[in-house]
Amino acid sequence: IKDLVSPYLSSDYKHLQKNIAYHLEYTLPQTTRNLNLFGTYLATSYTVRDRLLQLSHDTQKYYTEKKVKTACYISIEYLMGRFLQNAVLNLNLEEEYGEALAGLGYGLEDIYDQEQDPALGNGGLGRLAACFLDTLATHNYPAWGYGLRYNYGLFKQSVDVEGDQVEKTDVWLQFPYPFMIENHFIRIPIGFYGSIETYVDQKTKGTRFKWHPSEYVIAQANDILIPGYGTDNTNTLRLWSCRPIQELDFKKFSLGDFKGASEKRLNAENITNVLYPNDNEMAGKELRFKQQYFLVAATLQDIIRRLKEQKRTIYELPDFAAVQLNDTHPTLAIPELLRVLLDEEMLTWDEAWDITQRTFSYTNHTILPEALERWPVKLISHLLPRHMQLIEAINWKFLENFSENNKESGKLRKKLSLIENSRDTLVRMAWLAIVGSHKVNGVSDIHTNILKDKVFKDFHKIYPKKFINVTNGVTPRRWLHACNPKLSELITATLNSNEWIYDLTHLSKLREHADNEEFQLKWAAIKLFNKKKLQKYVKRELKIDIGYKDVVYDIQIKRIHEYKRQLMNIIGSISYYSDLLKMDPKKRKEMPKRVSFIAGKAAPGYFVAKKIIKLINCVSKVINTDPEIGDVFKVIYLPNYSVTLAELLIPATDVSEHISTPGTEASGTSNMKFVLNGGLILGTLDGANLEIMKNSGEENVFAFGITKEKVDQVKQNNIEKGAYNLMDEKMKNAINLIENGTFGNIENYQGLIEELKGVDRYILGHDFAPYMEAMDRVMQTYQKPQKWWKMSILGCAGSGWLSSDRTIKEYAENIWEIKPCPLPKIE
Ligand code: 26Q
Repeated sequence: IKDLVSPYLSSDYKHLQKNIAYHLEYTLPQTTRNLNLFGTYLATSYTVRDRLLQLSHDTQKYYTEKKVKTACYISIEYLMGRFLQNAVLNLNLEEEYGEALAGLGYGLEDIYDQEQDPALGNGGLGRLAACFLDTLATHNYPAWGYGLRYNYGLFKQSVDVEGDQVEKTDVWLQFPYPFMIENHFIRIPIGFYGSIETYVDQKTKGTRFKWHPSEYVIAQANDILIPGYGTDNTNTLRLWSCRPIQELDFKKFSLGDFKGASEKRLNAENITNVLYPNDNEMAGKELRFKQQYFLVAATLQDIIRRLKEQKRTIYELPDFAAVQLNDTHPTLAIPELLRVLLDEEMLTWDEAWDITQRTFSYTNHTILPEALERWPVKLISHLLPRHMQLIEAINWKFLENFSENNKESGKLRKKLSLIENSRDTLVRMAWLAIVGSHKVNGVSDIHTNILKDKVFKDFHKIYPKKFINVTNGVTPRRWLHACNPKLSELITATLNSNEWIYDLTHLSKLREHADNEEFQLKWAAIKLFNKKKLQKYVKRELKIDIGYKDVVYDIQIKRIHEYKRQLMNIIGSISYYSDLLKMDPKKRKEMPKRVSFIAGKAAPGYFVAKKIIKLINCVSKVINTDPEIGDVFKVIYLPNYSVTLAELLIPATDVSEHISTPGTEASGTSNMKFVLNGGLILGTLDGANLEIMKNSGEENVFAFGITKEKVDQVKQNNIEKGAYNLMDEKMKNAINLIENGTFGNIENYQGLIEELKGVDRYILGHDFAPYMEAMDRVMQTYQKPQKWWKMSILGCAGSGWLSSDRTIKEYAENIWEIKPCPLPKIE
């Protein structure tokens, strides 16, 4: 049968044209006589999809034959970015598609530009999941991604005339999204509410339980195929969407003793309607909890179905699938699997618990207390009564090991308990994830140490081997090869090979060119080219003229959060501006030039973050329109930050800011992307900054500020003496400018300024002077091109280990115990 379809998939450009024409005429429907850009993009995408489908079929068949163990990554977010360019590059068909489209009168870039960003994630955690999928396919690992297909992704952001963030719904499914394939054969019933039946098992005479949900919805599979770079292996990202249950579904799934549920209308609300826009903060909404259960229940049924299809028994589950929980959001998978094993597969508790622990592992991404998930027992009991019963049983069996007898162990039991008795009775999801997994990992060295010594200290004492570090990484395919084609070409030409694209350690060979003037000039010319592209974008979108030659492009792009300290950045700009104003105009003109870019969204309910955005915009307006300042200094806020915008910004950056309070940013991943693209880092001793310093050389990073060990002392001082009294004079001056109305009515910033003067939780005041001093070093160094470009090249040369390929190898070997399974090459 394969011979019937394979000729259709020839990659000759004339053939591609025929395929595109076919889809235009018969899939869309359009005609080849009056082409348009969007139609051609869709048709082109369908031809790519055809190829991926073929490869995916071959891949699944081969994995089944080989009985491989598979990694299943469960994540409530995936921040994929655009698909088409990535797929064309990974399939190595860029030339052919370029030619095919040129023949139809279109440029490949313009076709790529038609695609909108699927924004099914908030930030770092979702983007990391996307990088992992690229690596898993590229390195031929059998793997599945599981997530949710939200109808509405992360909101679109604009800024109004007052400088406030405005949110608009992201209606990404209003046009067809050609890379997502609804799989009509995979529909899974998911229950909620209802009651628990208790009965005696006739065989064993033991008590058994059965959950009878009172309401059901259907989980519908939507598959996105994930191509690897330079390989035929093609994995699947399966996104579940929720649909109401129909009469027919009742019959098909024979939901048995289901009484009158069709009158109840759980279906009235669609569980997968919208992505919660919180980043590093827990939204305790019932619908969010339903999303989490919906995701894991559908996913586990799907995994067990595939296991059984292969005629393997439930006891083999841990050798069939390694299930990774991306943060605690999918933690309900633990009681859900336990329920299936106990109530449906009729295993004993010990068997079921052993299988559960061997199947799951858990990654923590944050230590911020406000982000740690705790759900009310009341809510869980109502929505998932059997699961709550099981969580209590897990807790009880776990705590059995710690006696109640004396005061000390009583205290310990309280700390270890999965259930917290505060004002509300709450389930601590991280505790549940730790107890139910065989491995728990942090995402950078410093972060994992904090988990072991502080956040999960008591658990670490009990299970010292369970806790490991796996430092994050980023895919060099999207974050260098695709987004910075000129640098990619230069590296390939210099190393005489493109092997670095899938083995990034090859970059270390760039070290020998770091001092070479000719090489430095080529390197710098590419940066300039990328800056010009950004300068044009700013002119087109914001109608602001900025320079790009001999101007430092300084950037901070990430979700707006107090701990990330965008506020320190903008207060720094105010201070710099006020220094410039005080200067002799002649001297001012001779100052090195800088543009300071900031981008990032604020969660709609995070009022402090929104005030920071407003302040940035109001400061930007004052500085950018001040004739005294001219092009010496500009502050630009870029609205609607996205993966696609990052692909424009990162290659154009001279220096990027990663300035979180030490001990707060678990890792950060954009810092890695900047270094990879020859950007320098201005950063604190936090997250992955520390490891970048270790690998690229401390002298190649502009580091500043205290170590995390000293933070508590500074905070304590702030509380005792009042932050304002300890604050640096320059910062006081800058705050004074805000207070006297230079950037609009002070009422706009109420709360922001009070916090800074009072407690200053993120110790901006303490770090302000070293921050300004470090920025000064940046500007001074930029005046010495040979030194600057050497730092830039050495940073990149040391970034081999920043690849998500290295990260995934560690997961595969130390946690999942899976091996690559490359499809045989057909010549
Ligand atoms: C939880 C409950 C209810 C609603 C929302 C949430 C929620 C959603 C998203 C909680 C946290 C997040 C996102 C966390 C996140 O992105 N963390 C980042 O993960 C990156 C990848 O490991 C790290 O590099 C960043 O340091 C970390 O902040």
